[in-house]
Formats: sequence, C-alpha cells, structure tokens
Amino acid sequence: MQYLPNKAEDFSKKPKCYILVEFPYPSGEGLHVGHIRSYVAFDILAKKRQMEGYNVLYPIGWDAFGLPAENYALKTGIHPKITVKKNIVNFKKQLKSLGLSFDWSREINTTDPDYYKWTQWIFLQFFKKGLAFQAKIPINWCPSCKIGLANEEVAEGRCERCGTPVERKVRKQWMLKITTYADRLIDDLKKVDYSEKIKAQQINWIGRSYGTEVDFPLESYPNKIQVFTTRIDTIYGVRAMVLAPEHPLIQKIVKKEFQKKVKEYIKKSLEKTEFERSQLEKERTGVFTGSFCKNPLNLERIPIWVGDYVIGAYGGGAVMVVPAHDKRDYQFAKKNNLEIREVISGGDITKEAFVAYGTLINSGPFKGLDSKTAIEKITKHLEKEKLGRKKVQYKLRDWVFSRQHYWGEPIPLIHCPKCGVVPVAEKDLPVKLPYVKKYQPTKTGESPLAGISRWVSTKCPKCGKTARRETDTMPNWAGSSWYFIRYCDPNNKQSLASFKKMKYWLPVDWYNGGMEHTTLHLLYSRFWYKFLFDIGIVPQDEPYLKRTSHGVILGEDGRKMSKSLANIINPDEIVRTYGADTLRVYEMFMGPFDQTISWSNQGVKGAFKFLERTFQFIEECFKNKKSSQKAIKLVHKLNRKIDKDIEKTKFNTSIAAFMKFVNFGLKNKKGIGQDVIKRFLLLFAPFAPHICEELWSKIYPQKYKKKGYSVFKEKWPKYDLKFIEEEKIELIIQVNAKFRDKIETNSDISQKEAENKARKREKIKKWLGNKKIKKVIFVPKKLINFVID
Ligand code: ANZ
Ligand code: ZN
Repeated sequence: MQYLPNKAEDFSKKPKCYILVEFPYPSGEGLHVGHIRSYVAFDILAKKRQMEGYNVLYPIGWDAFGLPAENYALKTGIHPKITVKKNIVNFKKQLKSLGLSFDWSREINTTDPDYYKWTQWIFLQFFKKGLAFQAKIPINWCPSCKIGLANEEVAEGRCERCGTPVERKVRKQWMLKITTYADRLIDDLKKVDYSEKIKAQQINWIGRSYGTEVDFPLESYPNKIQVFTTRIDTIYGVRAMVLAPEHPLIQKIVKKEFQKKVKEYIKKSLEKTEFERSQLEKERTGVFTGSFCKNPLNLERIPIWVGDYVIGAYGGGAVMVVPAHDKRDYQFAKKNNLEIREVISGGDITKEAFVAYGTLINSGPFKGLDSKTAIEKITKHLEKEKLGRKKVQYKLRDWVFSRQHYWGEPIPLIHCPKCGVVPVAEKDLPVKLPYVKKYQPTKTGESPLAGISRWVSTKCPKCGKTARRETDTMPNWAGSSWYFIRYCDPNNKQSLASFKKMKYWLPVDWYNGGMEHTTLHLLYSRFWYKFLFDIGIVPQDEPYLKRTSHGVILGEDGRKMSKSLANIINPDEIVRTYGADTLRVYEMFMGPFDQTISWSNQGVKGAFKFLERTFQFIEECFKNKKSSQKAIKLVHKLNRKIDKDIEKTKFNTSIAAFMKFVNFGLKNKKGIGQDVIKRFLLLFAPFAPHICEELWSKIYPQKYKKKGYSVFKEKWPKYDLKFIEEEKIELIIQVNAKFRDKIETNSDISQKEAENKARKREKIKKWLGNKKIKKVIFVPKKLINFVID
C-alpha cells in the first residue's frame, strides 16, 4: 500500500507541531540503519500527532558540505557537486521506501547557493556586529589534511578524520565570539526541556566557575602575577606559584643560573599538544625560575615555577599551589619537596590532600571561619585592599570558524589593501564556490580557492580598487546551525524565512538527534539563534523546546559499522526481503531508544514473524461481531501504554505490548471483534504504516474511494479509564491472626506491595513495634498476616 507523505500547512488553524530530526550527510555509503532509528521513531510521533489533530511539520534535507565529498574528489577528480547529487538521489529513494511522513516539499540542501546565500548572510551580520573577527592564534593543525581543526575535531590528540597527531600552529583565523553568549547559553537552559544529561553537557562545555582573581606582587619587579582560584579560603597554604610555559612574565623573571633549564623545559612542553598537557594526571612536572613573589595576605615569600600542567589560556595562566588541599598540587609538592601546610581542618594531610570545605586554621585573622564564609570575607578584603576581585571564568573559547578547504561556504569578505577587510554587499550574495581543478590544499595551508586567481581577484566594494577575496571557507557546523529555520520557508528569496512563518512554526517542539551532537551542534545552533533573536530576525531566543537523543547502532559483532570491518547493514536488502515495516518494527524493538545497541539479523527475522502473526490474527478476527470483556479491557490498557510510551520514547516496550496483545488474540480469536481490531490497528499504524493501511482498507474499502484518504486521517484513539481501572478490594491486615486493620487496594497487589503498605499503617506499626517478624502469610485478594513472637 502506498503511503502518503504528510504536507505541513502554513498558518493552519490546527495547533502546530514541529518535529525535527538531524538531517543526514548524504554519504556514498547510503543511508545508515542508525539514521533510520531516529527517523522512524520520530515518524511514529509525527503520525501520532497528525492523528491527534495537529498540523505537523516533519521536514528533512541534506547537510551536504564536508570532507568526504572533497576527499573523494581528490581521489577521482569528480566534482563534489556531482557526487553529492548522486548520493542524494540514492538517499531519497531509500528514505521514501520506509513510509516516512517527511514533507518533501520543504527539502533543503546546505550546498545549494540559494541556501548558503543565507548562511553567508548570517555570517555578515556577525561581522557587522563585531562578533566575527580575525585572530592570530595557535590552532590545532593537522599536518596531513593541512587544515586547522576546532577542538572538537581533535580526538585524543589526533585529527578526527585521518588520525594524524595534531600539531600547534599560529595562523590568522576567522573566529566567532560565542563567549559573549556563555552566560545566556547556561542560564536559558531553564527555559527548555532537555534531559539532565544533555543540560550537563552544555553546562560542562561552557565550564563556568565562580572564584577570585588575586594579585601576587613580584619580589624584585614592579609587575604582579594574576591567578584565578575557586578556593581563596586556602590562600594561607600557598607554597608555590606555577606559571604556564606561555606566560609572558617568564622571560623577565628567570634568574641567570636557571635559564638553561627553564628554556629547555619550555621548549619541550610547547611541543606537546594541549591535550597531552592536560592528560598529565600522574606526572606534574615543573622547574624553578629562581624568582619569588609575595603572598598578598601574609607577605610570605613564594617561589615561582614553570609547569606545563597550567593551561596558558585559562584564568591568568598561573596557579597558586596549595599542596594540602588540592590533589594536583599535593603531587607537585611531594615531587618537588615543598611544604604541605594545612590551612583547612578536617582531613589527614599526611596521607592525602584534603579537598573538601572545612574550618580555616593557620590563616591569620580568618582562622575559625568555615570555607564558604572565608571565601566571601577574604575576597571582600582583597577587593578593599585592591589586591584581588571576584571573577567568573569560562572554559569555553571563541569558535574557530575558518577552514582551509574547498567544499564549504566561502566566507563573504574581501581584503582591500586600502580599506582593510570589507564585507561583500548583501545584494551580491551568494559568493558562489568557483569551479576548481585541484582540490588539494595549497602547501602554505591556504584553501584550494587561493589557487584560482580569477576568483580571488576582485574589486573592493568600498573603493573599487583591486582586492582579494577571503579564501577560507566555513566549517561543517555552519549550515546546520540554522537549517531548522529554513524549513519554515524554504523557498524565500527575500530573507532567510518570513517572520510570520517563523512565528507560526518556531520554536521546534521536539528535536532528536545523535548523542555526539548534544554538545557542540546544540551549543552552536543555540548561539546562532540567540544572536538572530538579538538582531530581530527570529521570534524567540531558544530554538528547541525539547531535545532527546538516540543511541548508536553497532554491527552484529558489537563494533562500530565500517567498510573496513565489512559489518555495515544495508537497509535496502532488508526492505526488499522483509518489507519496510519489518525494518521499522525491528529498529524500534531492538532496545531502549537512547542506548547503544548491536544489530541482530535474528531480531529482524523475529520482527518479520511477529508481523506475519499480526496480519493473520487480524484477518481472522475482523469479521467477528462481538468482543469479550477481557479483550476490551486489554485493548484499552494497550491504548494507554502506547500513548504514554511514545511520549517517553519507549518504543521497545510499545512493541513488546503489541506482541503480548497479538499472542493473547491468537489464543482467544473468538473473543476478538471488530471494535478491538480497529483500535489495535489505529495504535499500530504509526509503527507499521504499510501493513496497517492495507488491513484498514480491507475493513473500510469504501473509505478509500475518497481521494487522499488514509488511515492517518483517522483520529488517534482515546482509552476509557472505566475499562482500565483495577478492581478494588479490601485487604485485611492481621497480626498473629487477629484483625488489626484493613486497606483498599488493587486486586492484583503483590505480597511485597501489600507488606510495604501494611507496615506503613500507624495501627500496624504499633502492633509490630520492634518485634521480629517470624513469618508473613499472604492470601491474594483477601489478607496479609504478620506472625511475631
Ligand atoms: C588554588 C586552589 C586550592 C585551587 C585548592 C583548587 C583547590 P575550575 O573549577 O576548573 O575553574 N587553575 C586556575 N587556573 C588554571 C590554569 N590556567 N591551568 C590549570 N589549573 C588552573 O578550577 C579552578 C582551579 O584550577 C583554581 O583554583 C586553580 O587551582 C586551578 F585547594 O587555586 B585552585
Ligand atoms: Zn578598498
């Protein structure tokens, strides 16, 4: 049976529901069964919402910029545009075979100039507001891909794409000032319904800490060292100051006899990546500089060291070392024979660092205070003496937005020798990607675009003189940072989307995607949306009301699916052999939706058999006129379960409930009539649309005479509590076989539940006292008896 896709209707009077799934990268391998897990799950929700009377928007498109197409072009000389086009045709065919209700009239493609025109336009708005800027920064550099990588593209110190160890290289890059939004990106999580885990990921990535910045004056120079600490209450225990190898003061303060050692040490540590340096959990190394600074509170002399566990770009790039109360500092002190001085009581510092809050000792006028109060008082005191201040520190860095690649959106800027950096006029957007012959990045690390002098050479929009185009392109994250906005109005030529349509559809009601995207993609797209809100382009400041994620599907061997392991599952074959509904039902049944799970071909067969049995059961029963009371009760219970499970993304337990019902039905065919069958089919239709549509058409052939009719035009069934509510009984509670109390409960209460309930009763508590219970006798539906001495 042909399944009719759902078309979303702008401004319909029905309540709207915008359901979003992450759009795929159209790779040469075709659709992954992992994509299908998310798309089918939210198709079930979309179909349910449609039946509930919502105007549903469930769109799809292509996130088609990216390295694989470019690498393929490098190998074969085939232009990425051609590869992408071909792959999309395949993906589309595959998706269409699955009975998904995507609104294909809203299909978008990030590599379409009509789309990336607006990606470029958004970049220009950032530029005009001063939130896009160029900086010379040490970046993660992959010497093999010859490309700058964002931190998130580096996995364990290696390039995420090719596995080469990443180096550090100073390069001029375009940056987006996401740090301006750090506080709002945390605080506005209050407004949305994300799981605690996803919220924590956002919060931890931003890494906000509240603390104190203190100035330690140098002994023989006028400068001071600024340090950030979250534990100013421990300042009387400082035994050393450690500077990051990049710290600008080092050159100035190293004493002569220490210079050689320090120089060597710095050279070695700068060769390490930031990842390696932060991984030095066990070994905290360092060298003494020969210089001292002063503890601003008690004026003690503090030796200054250089150590590469201190991160140059965090806080002031310096750490006050408190061996007694910080684990890392404890090791550092042990290794370098520093005194371990206890200033917070409560632990045993001869054994290990005591890191918890406690009471201050050996702390001058602050002794006796608890840590929390001390933090406040010491900070106040430092502020008064102008020796320090309250400070909020973030781990989040600005976003490196330049890539030296071909297959991305050109950054729409022009470098003019006279006027500097000039934005391309909005009317001249899009800056289209020119055709190239060689896709290899240049030896200098510039993008392949730099080699096309005809394209690079242009006129300055301001003064008209010869100028150069920017040749960096945008990262893969760009197009996906705002795609959900474009679905509201995908063909708009005047703006990224009409405000009226955005106001109707946005925010997204429910967004689902991979676990790997709940940190950065989510953060980036929230950042873009907030910025667009601030400049009056979009109607709210949070894009997604709710976000969930699905688990990864591994190969049958429990390993990540990959060509080299030959464990990739081809969905086409399954659809061909068993039908799309089998694939849908199997993927929903395979395990809890948010968990990683291995594929099982046996499981696919099981799903197929279940569907066969379902078909048989319905065909045999739907002519029966009457249903038994038991069947009616069970189908209403099923109704309630499916209703609730779908809302909680518990698709696996939904399928289990359908299976249980079908088993019951096959054993009690006589008791199953049309009313029960119809309810069952309506509930099951979102899961197995093809089969249910066909069975529905057997029951109601006349309805299908009307064009455009489908089972999804029917209303989602409502369960009736009167069939579900449990039979209530009075359960007698006895102590030593004497009546002591009674409670009203469900008739199917278990012994354990009954025991718990009974023991909470005041009367029973009195009778039982502290006496030992020797035995509990439970007679279902009648009584529970506690036997005591
Ligand atoms: C002294 C101290 C005593 C600290 C103590 C902790 C415990 P978060 O929460 O991550 O912000 N720190 C400061 N700047 C650093 C840098 N550039 N590289 C490495 N470590 C740095 O951590 C703040 C704490 O991390 C600061 O508080 C500092 O150590 C260290 F008993 O200062 B603390
Ligand atoms: Zn100019």
